Amino acid sequence: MSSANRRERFLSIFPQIVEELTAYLKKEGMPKDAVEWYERVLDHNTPGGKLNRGMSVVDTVEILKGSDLTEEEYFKAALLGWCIELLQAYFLVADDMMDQSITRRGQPCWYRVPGVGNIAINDAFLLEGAIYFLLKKHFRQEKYYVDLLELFHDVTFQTEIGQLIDLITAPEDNVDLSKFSLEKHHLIVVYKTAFYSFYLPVALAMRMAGVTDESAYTEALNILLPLGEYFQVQDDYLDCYGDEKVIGKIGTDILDNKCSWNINIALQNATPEQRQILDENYGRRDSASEKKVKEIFASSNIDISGRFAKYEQESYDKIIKMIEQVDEAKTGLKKQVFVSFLEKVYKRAK
Ligand code: DMA
Ligand code: MG
Ligand code: MG
Ligand code: MG
Repeated sequence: MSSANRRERFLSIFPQIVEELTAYLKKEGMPKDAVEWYERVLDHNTPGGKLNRGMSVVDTVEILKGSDLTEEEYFKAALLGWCIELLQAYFLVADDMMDQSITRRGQPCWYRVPGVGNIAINDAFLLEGAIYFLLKKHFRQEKYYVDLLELFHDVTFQTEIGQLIDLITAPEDNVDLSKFSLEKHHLIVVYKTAFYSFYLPVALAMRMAGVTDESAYTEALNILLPLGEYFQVQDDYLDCYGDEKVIGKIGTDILDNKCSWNINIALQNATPEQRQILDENYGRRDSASEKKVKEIFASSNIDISGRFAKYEQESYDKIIKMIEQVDEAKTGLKKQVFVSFLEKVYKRAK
């Protein structure tokens, strides 16, 4: 099936999910405006992205099974995929408020939609609530139900810890670039992104495919965390260098004083003069300062774009090597699971 068709098939499940969730509110006697609000929250925040995380659950179940899924298997795998997309929606609604972002997926961030504002905080919780409603409805009778719950709870906590360190490393009122380091960056990106974006889809699919050997999960984690780190470095790079029309969001990392990959690489290579310009202009919330930082990023001795291209190639080679070492017979895993995920993100522009 072509990738466009795979996407269409995955998307075709979403209306049923909205229907089940809104039916619950109706059954509980909620007023019409509340039902309509929830529907708008779900539609605005859930399906508009790349859907890589969600569709990876389906792809992984298929690869592990080794043959086409039945209609019922497809539905269950896609439902787990949509639960990750709901988790992502929950994180993003909150993340955009905390990062004071403007746009997401080519539309205004949810909190910036007229009439929404701080109600978006509760809307984020409602998106998270949907996950456990759907899991209970569709998976309660499965042996692996508790494993699914545990996975969602564990990665949610890990992501929130990652967001904590992302946020407190970027205080708005006290720019201190000496607090940044690539070690800190590594910790931030693994926690805020890699667990939920890379480990979760594969681990959910493994549970559904009946993998019970715990060492297989450790093996998967050992590859998926580096893959997730690479993905978040791309996100950091694209925050500054991506085309807004393609990535659908306006970058805020320089304004927000974020401990991103770009600034850490710049700090490693800056002359004392360049360092002073960075100290005076990073995290300043004005576009003239942001421009000066971008000029330093582009200067020939720093060359963030060139260093990123090199990093991208090295990461790809490193991850491919790790995948080649997977012992399929011993773990019950398939190399193709990881190759398929890597191919989805390698050299991405969005
Ligand atoms: C996002 O990090 C992490 C989570 C858990 C949403 P980010 O703020 O760099 O993401 P984005 O660039 O999409 O706002
Ligand atoms: Mg953000
Ligand atoms: Mg953020
Ligand atoms: Mg970002």
